[in-house]
Amino acid sequence: MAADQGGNDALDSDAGMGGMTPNEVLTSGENNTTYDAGFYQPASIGDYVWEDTDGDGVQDGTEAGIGGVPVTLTGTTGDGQPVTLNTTTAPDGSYLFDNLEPGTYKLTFGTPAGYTPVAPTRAATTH
Ligand SMILES: [Ca+2]
Ligand SMILES: [Ca+2]
Ligand SMILES: [Ca+2]
Repeated sequence: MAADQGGNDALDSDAGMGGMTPNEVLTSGENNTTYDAGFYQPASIGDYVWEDTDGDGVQDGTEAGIGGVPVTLTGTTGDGQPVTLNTTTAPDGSYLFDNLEPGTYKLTFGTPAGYTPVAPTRAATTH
């Protein structure tokens, strides 16, 4: 969570890492209503790479996952921080990027040797 975003102290979050704000000096009679704290719930995106044996673009019950496929997540958090994460699919074809900040992300799947991709890469947005 980033502090002091957006240029309006009445609306921004002021709590940084550890939930702490910097010191603020209050004078006699002062009423400071600019100290706020924004929170989000972690987001995740996944989840599966498989062999589409009939090439219809749909996971059918008889079609098995493909392990060891590289998957890259790139994008930006809601406060504009760039993100690049890499993983590979588990032996059952599953993968997961979790504990993500809200933002806009794209997934890029490596193509296993000897295969051709069925579905294009999509952009995904979490809010
Ligand atoms: Ca502020
Ligand atoms: Ca504020
Ligand atoms: Ca299929």
